[in-house]
Amino acid sequence: MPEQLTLYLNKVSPYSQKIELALLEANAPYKGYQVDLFNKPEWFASKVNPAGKVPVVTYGGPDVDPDDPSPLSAKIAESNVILEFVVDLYPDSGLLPKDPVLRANVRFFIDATTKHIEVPFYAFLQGLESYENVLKGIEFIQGLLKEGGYFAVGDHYTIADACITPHLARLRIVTKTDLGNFPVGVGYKLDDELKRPKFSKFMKYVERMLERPSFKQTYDEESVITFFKRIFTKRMQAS
Ligand SMILES: N[C@@H](CCC(=O)N[C@@H](CS)C(=O)NCC(=O)O)C(=O)O
Repeated sequence: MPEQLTLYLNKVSPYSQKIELALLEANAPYKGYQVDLFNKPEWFASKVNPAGKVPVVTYGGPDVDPDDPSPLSAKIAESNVILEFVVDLYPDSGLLPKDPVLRANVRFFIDATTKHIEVPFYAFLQGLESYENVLKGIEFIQGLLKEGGYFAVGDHYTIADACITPHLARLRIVTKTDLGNFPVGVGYKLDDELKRPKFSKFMKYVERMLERPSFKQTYDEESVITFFKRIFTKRMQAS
């Protein structure tokens, strides 16, 4: 029997979805517990994650109810650390290749996702970064994708794909709905840019990842849109 694994998550959180994707792709049994980010349970910070953020997993210890976490389980936070943890638990899942060069490529892709997608894209959503810098980040990521390749790295779904896919889904929302604290219309402008032939390799990769059953099983678009509408309340007028 494997040790118990509980994932504390929120459906709108891209970082949480990374872990759900990796667990599903590894066929790993786990319990999921939704944390209300606007009204966190009082035990969450004291017993699970002092940073108060999702995702976090508890591993091992007694098989308790998620809302009564045991002090005897290990608590592991930070999505990219948890992705590696899932790989360590399921080394034969293919989530990290055996070949050392491909393993390095996967880790480089994850690092690039943080620097070139997560940082500029979420700053852009808050009106703190230009859409040009989002496109620069996408260009960097596109440069890592192999011509004719299916996955981010090698010929198998890896934690590199799990890491970037939730952000690709949120990027699609922004380009289709124009939701965000950037000037009105800039989300659609990003959409126009991404339709140019220059970005076709990246966009085909996006399409493949968003078609995957593990993605569809873990994604609730309506909830993400509702969340975006709730947090992006003030809009600047296009200059
Ligand atoms: N660097 C962290 C980011 C996690 C994060 O920012 N989680 C957000 C949800 S997307 C959260 O829990 N926010 C609640 C809060 O900060 O109070 C990771 O990769 O896990």
